Amino acid sequence: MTYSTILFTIVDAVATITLNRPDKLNAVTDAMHAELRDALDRVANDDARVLVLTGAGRGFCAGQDLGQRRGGELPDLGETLDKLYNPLIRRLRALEMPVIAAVNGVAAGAGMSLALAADIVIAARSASFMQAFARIGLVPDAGSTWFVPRLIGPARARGLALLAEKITAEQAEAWGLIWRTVDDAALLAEIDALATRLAAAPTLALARIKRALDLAEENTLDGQLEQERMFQSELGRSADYREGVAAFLDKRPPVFKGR
Ligand code: T3D
Repeated sequence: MTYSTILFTIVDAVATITLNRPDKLNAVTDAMHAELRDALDRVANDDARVLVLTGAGRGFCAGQDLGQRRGGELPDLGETLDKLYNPLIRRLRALEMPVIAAVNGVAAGAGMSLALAADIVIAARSASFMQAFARIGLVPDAGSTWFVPRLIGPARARGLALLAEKITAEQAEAWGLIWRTVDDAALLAEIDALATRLAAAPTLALARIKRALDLAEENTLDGQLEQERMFQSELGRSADYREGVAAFLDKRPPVFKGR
């Protein structure tokens, strides 16, 4: 598939998807959804071990392209969520590798949800986050009503969703919405270093860590103890665990294969 709304590369096990409609702050169109589906197929089936999601130009993603929603016969938005956004968010969460969102600029509406679906969110200091939905008469979607209260608590989640005000990257970091904020000029280098590090990490273990933390949102302590037992049993038989232990005992850096 030829891409016109995203850029996609896999280099040294680091997959990078760059949303690429900079003149519209990378607002998401149906075409972009199709290209994202295709790229995520390639991420899952190729030798990638980490995914970086970022935006071209001065925005990360301004959410749904509202140009596709003006007048005429409007689609059932429940259906667009069902067919487009919800599968995208589920896919990112279920990806068996770490997903980094490199938030280079404003992340609004479903663009903010997209960023929060990542495992690690690093934002440029000039970036911002906005639950824009209420401004146009919608409820936060693409997972925002799930992610935001869990990350920053109900009081702040309600304020953000009901007032639909922009917050700075620094505020987002202070509230625990994201991992960290870095100077704009440092974002690329920071993301490169982190992605390189994660691409050499024990990928299978990282995949199970992601899953365990997701399951913990719903599980009882007993259920979660059992889940940890099952994952540990699997990982205890992995090549990377053997390598991790051997490297520790040999006092050398481990060489993980991701299996
Ligand atoms: O519909 C469904 O399927 C349901 C799912 C919905 C999910 C959603 O995401 S709903 C929420 C949609 N997003 C928004 O409501 C955000 C709209 N954008 C904004 O509020 C502002 O653009 C920002 C606060 C994000 C940034 O403001 P600012 O002042 O930095 O930039 P700007 O001048 O507003 O935008 C720059 C350009 O991008 C501009 O185009 P132009 O006039 O230069 O040709 C603007 O129209 C365009 N743009 C920004 N956001 C969108 C967009 N074009 C289409 N759709 C957008 N969402």
